[in-house]
Amino acid sequence: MKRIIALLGLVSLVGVAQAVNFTLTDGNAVVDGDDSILLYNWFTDGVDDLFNQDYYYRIGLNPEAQVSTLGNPVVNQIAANIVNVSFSNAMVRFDVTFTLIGGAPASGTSDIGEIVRVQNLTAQPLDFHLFEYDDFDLNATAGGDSAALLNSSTIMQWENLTTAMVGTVPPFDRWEIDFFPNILAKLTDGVADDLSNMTSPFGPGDATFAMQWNRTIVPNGTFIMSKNKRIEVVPEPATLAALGLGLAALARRRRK
Ligand SMILES: [Ca+2]
Ligand SMILES: [Ca+2]
Ligand SMILES: [Ca+2]
Repeated sequence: MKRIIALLGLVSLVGVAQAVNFTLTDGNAVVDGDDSILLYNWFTDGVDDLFNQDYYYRIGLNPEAQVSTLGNPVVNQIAANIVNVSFSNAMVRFDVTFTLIGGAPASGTSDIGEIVRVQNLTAQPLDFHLFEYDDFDLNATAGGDSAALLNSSTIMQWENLTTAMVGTVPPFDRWEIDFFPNILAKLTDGVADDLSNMTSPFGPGDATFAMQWNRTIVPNGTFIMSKNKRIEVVPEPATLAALGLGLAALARRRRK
Protein backbone atom coordinates (compact mmCIF):
# COMPACT_ATOMS: atom_id res chain seq x y z
CA MET A 1 0.00 0.00 0.00
CA LYS A 2 2.79 2.40 0.92
CA ARG A 3 4.53 1.84 -2.40
CA ILE A 4 1.29 2.40 -4.35
CA ILE A 5 0.65 5.74 -2.61
CA ALA A 6 4.22 6.88 -3.27
CA LEU A 7 4.11 5.81 -6.90
CA LEU A 8 0.79 7.56 -7.51
CA GLY A 9 2.29 10.75 -6.12
CA LEU A 10 5.30 10.45 -8.38
CA VAL A 11 3.29 9.60 -11.49
CA SER A 12 1.09 12.65 -11.01
CA LEU A 13 4.22 14.76 -10.58
CA VAL A 14 6.51 13.65 -13.39
CA GLY A 15 4.37 11.54 -15.71
CA VAL A 16 5.25 8.00 -16.68
CA ALA A 17 8.65 8.48 -18.30
CA GLN A 18 10.83 5.37 -18.43
CA ALA A 19 13.42 5.53 -15.67
CA VAL A 20 17.04 4.47 -16.11
CA ASN A 21 18.05 2.15 -13.28
CA PHE A 22 21.43 1.62 -11.64
CA THR A 23 22.81 -0.79 -9.03
CA LEU A 24 25.81 -0.30 -6.73
CA THR A 25 27.53 -3.29 -5.11
CA ASP A 26 30.36 -3.53 -2.57
CA GLY A 27 31.15 -6.03 0.18
CA ASN A 28 27.96 -7.03 2.00
CA ALA A 29 25.86 -4.23 0.44
CA VAL A 30 23.70 -3.56 -2.63
CA VAL A 31 21.96 -0.27 -3.53
CA ASP A 32 19.33 0.23 -6.25
CA GLY A 33 18.33 3.58 -7.73
CA ASP A 34 17.09 5.32 -10.83
CA ASP A 35 17.09 8.71 -12.53
CA SER A 36 13.59 9.57 -11.27
CA ILE A 37 13.47 9.01 -7.47
CA LEU A 38 17.22 8.32 -6.92
CA LEU A 39 17.79 5.59 -4.30
CA TYR A 40 15.02 3.09 -3.41
CA ASN A 41 16.77 -0.05 -2.01
CA TRP A 42 19.75 -0.43 0.30
CA PHE A 43 20.54 -4.01 1.26
CA THR A 44 23.07 -4.68 4.02
CA ASP A 45 23.64 -8.41 4.50
CA GLY A 46 20.46 -9.00 2.49
CA VAL A 47 18.20 -6.70 4.57
CA ASP A 48 16.70 -3.71 2.73
CA ASP A 49 16.61 -0.73 5.14
CA LEU A 50 15.68 2.00 2.61
CA PHE A 51 12.36 2.91 0.96
CA ASN A 52 13.51 6.13 -0.73
CA GLN A 53 16.24 8.76 -0.63
CA ASP A 54 15.74 11.66 -3.01
CA TYR A 55 16.52 15.35 -3.50
CA TYR A 56 14.05 18.18 -4.04
CA TYR A 57 14.68 21.86 -4.72
CA ARG A 58 12.92 25.20 -4.57
CA ILE A 59 13.86 28.41 -6.41
CA GLY A 60 12.60 31.55 -4.67
CA LEU A 61 8.98 31.01 -3.63
CA ASN A 62 8.17 28.56 -6.42
CA PRO A 63 6.91 25.17 -5.17
CA GLU A 64 9.41 22.43 -4.37
CA ALA A 65 10.07 19.82 -7.05
CA GLN A 66 12.14 16.67 -7.38
CA VAL A 67 15.58 17.39 -8.83
CA SER A 68 14.75 14.90 -11.59
CA THR A 69 12.15 17.39 -12.89
CA LEU A 70 15.03 19.68 -13.92
CA GLY A 71 15.31 17.32 -16.90
CA ASN A 72 18.18 15.98 -19.02
CA PRO A 73 18.93 12.98 -16.76
CA VAL A 74 22.38 11.45 -17.16
CA VAL A 75 23.43 8.30 -15.25
CA ASN A 76 27.18 7.69 -15.35
CA GLN A 77 28.22 4.49 -13.57
CA ILE A 78 31.89 5.08 -12.74
CA ALA A 79 32.58 1.77 -10.97
CA ALA A 80 30.61 -1.14 -9.51
CA ASN A 81 30.14 0.92 -6.33
CA ILE A 82 30.13 4.52 -7.71
CA VAL A 83 27.57 6.38 -9.82
CA ASN A 84 27.10 10.03 -10.83
CA VAL A 85 23.57 11.21 -11.64
CA SER A 86 22.91 14.67 -13.09
CA PHE A 87 19.91 16.77 -14.10
CA SER A 88 19.89 20.21 -15.70
CA ASN A 89 17.89 22.94 -17.36
CA ALA A 90 18.82 26.42 -18.59
CA MET A 91 19.13 27.77 -15.02
CA VAL A 92 20.48 25.00 -12.83
CA ARG A 93 22.62 21.89 -13.05
CA PHE A 94 22.36 19.37 -10.16
CA ASP A 95 24.58 16.34 -9.82
CA VAL A 96 25.18 13.79 -7.08
CA THR A 97 27.89 11.15 -6.81
CA PHE A 98 27.00 8.11 -4.69
CA THR A 99 29.79 5.84 -3.40
CA LEU A 100 28.79 2.60 -1.65
CA ILE A 101 31.25 1.00 0.78
CA GLY A 102 30.17 -2.39 2.11
CA GLY A 103 31.38 -4.10 5.25
CA ALA A 104 32.44 -7.71 5.75
CA PRO A 105 29.77 -10.41 5.40
CA ALA A 106 27.42 -10.47 8.44
CA SER A 107 28.99 -7.27 9.84
CA GLY A 108 25.68 -5.41 9.62
CA THR A 109 27.48 -2.26 8.49
CA SER A 110 27.67 -0.39 5.21
CA ASP A 111 28.05 3.23 4.18
CA ILE A 112 27.06 5.55 1.34
CA GLY A 113 29.03 8.74 0.71
CA GLU A 114 27.36 11.44 -1.38
CA ILE A 115 28.65 14.67 -2.88
CA VAL A 116 26.05 17.05 -4.30
CA ARG A 117 26.90 19.95 -6.59
CA VAL A 118 24.43 22.66 -7.61
CA GLN A 119 25.58 25.01 -10.36
CA ASN A 120 23.89 28.34 -11.11
CA LEU A 121 24.05 28.52 -14.91
CA THR A 122 22.71 32.09 -15.09
CA ALA A 123 24.31 35.52 -14.81
CA GLN A 124 22.00 36.37 -11.88
CA PRO A 125 22.13 35.37 -8.20
CA LEU A 126 20.02 32.23 -7.66
CA ASP A 127 17.79 31.94 -4.54
CA PHE A 128 18.16 28.17 -4.20
CA HIS A 129 16.79 25.80 -1.55
CA LEU A 130 17.98 22.18 -1.51
CA PHE A 131 15.98 19.46 0.29
CA GLU A 132 17.33 16.00 1.04
CA TYR A 133 14.58 13.45 1.76
CA ASP A 134 15.16 10.16 3.63
CA ASP A 135 12.64 7.36 4.14
CA PHE A 136 14.45 4.51 5.84
CA ASP A 137 12.28 1.46 6.66
CA LEU A 138 14.71 -0.27 9.00
CA ASN A 139 14.77 -4.07 9.18
CA ALA A 140 12.66 -4.07 5.98
CA THR A 141 9.55 -2.93 7.88
CA ALA A 142 7.93 0.51 7.59
CA GLY A 143 6.81 0.56 11.22
CA GLY A 144 8.70 0.46 14.50
CA ASP A 145 11.31 3.11 13.67
CA SER A 146 12.33 6.01 15.88
CA ALA A 147 14.43 9.06 14.91
CA ALA A 148 16.15 12.03 16.48
CA LEU A 149 18.16 15.12 15.65
CA LEU A 150 21.57 14.36 17.19
CA ASN A 151 23.24 17.70 16.40
CA SER A 152 23.13 20.49 13.79
CA SER A 153 24.41 18.22 11.04
CA THR A 154 23.20 14.72 12.01
CA ILE A 155 19.89 12.86 12.16
CA MET A 156 19.67 9.25 13.30
CA GLN A 157 16.91 6.67 12.86
CA TRP A 158 16.85 3.35 14.70
CA GLU A 159 14.88 0.21 15.36
CA ASN A 160 16.05 -2.39 17.88
CA LEU A 161 19.75 -2.92 17.11
CA THR A 162 19.73 -1.31 13.65
CA THR A 163 20.67 2.35 13.18
CA ALA A 164 20.87 4.65 10.17
CA MET A 165 22.93 7.79 10.72
CA VAL A 166 22.97 10.67 8.21
CA GLY A 167 25.46 13.51 8.61
CA THR A 168 26.21 16.49 6.38
CA VAL A 169 28.87 19.09 5.61
CA PRO A 170 27.98 21.93 5.71
CA PRO A 171 25.30 21.55 8.40
CA PHE A 172 21.71 21.88 7.18
CA ASP A 173 19.76 25.10 7.87
CA ARG A 174 16.43 23.40 8.63
CA TRP A 175 15.18 19.86 9.27
CA GLU A 176 12.01 17.86 9.84
CA ILE A 177 11.11 14.39 11.16
CA ASP A 178 7.54 13.11 10.65
CA PHE A 179 5.43 10.07 9.79
CA PHE A 180 5.27 8.97 6.15
CA PRO A 181 3.89 10.55 3.96
CA ASN A 182 3.69 14.01 5.62
CA ILE A 183 7.08 15.36 4.49
CA LEU A 184 6.61 13.92 0.99
CA ALA A 185 3.24 15.72 0.87
CA LYS A 186 4.89 18.99 1.91
CA LEU A 187 7.48 18.64 -0.86
CA THR A 188 4.88 17.84 -3.56
CA ASP A 189 1.84 20.00 -2.62
CA GLY A 190 2.48 22.79 -5.12
CA VAL A 191 3.13 25.36 -2.36
CA ALA A 192 6.51 26.79 -1.26
CA ASP A 193 7.48 25.49 2.18
CA ASP A 194 10.29 25.45 4.71
CA LEU A 195 10.95 22.42 6.90
CA SER A 196 9.50 22.78 10.42
CA ASN A 197 12.54 22.06 12.67
CA MET A 198 10.33 19.46 14.43
CA THR A 199 9.98 16.69 15.90
CA SER A 200 12.82 15.15 17.92
CA PRO A 201 12.90 12.61 19.42
CA PHE A 202 10.27 10.96 17.24
CA GLY A 203 8.46 7.63 17.01
CA PRO A 204 8.10 4.76 16.90
CA GLY A 205 6.34 4.52 13.53
CA ASP A 206 7.05 4.87 9.80
CA ALA A 207 9.65 7.60 10.26
CA THR A 208 10.85 9.89 7.48
CA PHE A 209 13.10 12.92 7.71
CA ALA A 210 14.44 15.73 5.56
CA MET A 211 17.17 18.37 5.61
CA GLN A 212 17.13 21.82 3.96
CA TRP A 213 19.91 24.16 2.83
CA ASN A 214 19.15 27.79 1.88
CA ARG A 215 21.68 29.47 -0.39
CA THR A 216 21.98 32.42 -2.72
CA ILE A 217 24.31 31.01 -5.36
CA VAL A 218 26.34 33.73 -7.07
CA PRO A 219 26.16 34.11 -10.89
CA ASN A 220 27.76 31.04 -12.48
CA GLY A 221 28.64 29.87 -8.95
CA THR A 222 28.41 26.51 -7.23
CA PHE A 223 27.05 25.08 -3.96
CA ILE A 224 28.68 21.82 -2.85
CA MET A 225 27.31 19.63 -0.04
CA SER A 226 28.65 16.29 1.12
CA LYS A 227 26.74 13.72 3.08
CA ASN A 228 27.44 10.41 4.73
CA LYS A 229 24.86 7.71 5.44
CA ARG A 230 25.76 4.72 7.55
CA ILE A 231 23.78 1.59 8.39
CA GLU A 232 24.95 -0.25 11.46
CA VAL A 233 23.64 -3.10 13.56
CA VAL A 234 24.84 -2.05 17.00
CA PRO A 235 26.12 -5.10 18.86
CA GLU A 236 26.43 -3.85 22.44
CA PRO A 237 23.30 -3.25 24.55
CA ALA A 238 25.41 -0.85 26.63
CA THR A 239 25.64 1.51 23.66
CA LEU A 240 21.88 1.55 23.22
CA ALA A 241 21.33 2.13 26.92
CA ALA A 242 23.69 5.12 26.81
CA LEU A 243 21.88 6.43 23.74
CA GLY A 244 18.52 6.03 25.47
CA LEU A 245 19.75 7.99 28.46
CA GLY A 246 21.05 10.72 26.16
CA LEU A 247 17.70 10.99 24.37
CA ALA A 248 15.81 11.06 27.66
CA ALA A 249 18.01 13.94 28.80
CA LEU A 250 17.39 15.72 25.50
CA ALA A 251 13.62 15.28 25.88
CA ARG A 252 13.76 16.70 29.42
CA ARG A 253 15.69 19.74 28.20
CA ARG A 254 13.18 20.40 25.42
CA ARG A 255 10.23 20.27 27.80
CA LYS A 256 11.72 22.88 30.13
CA1 LIG B 1 10.20 5.03 6.97
CA1 LIG C 1 11.15 -0.88 10.76
CA1 LIG D 1 5.47 22.43 -0.64
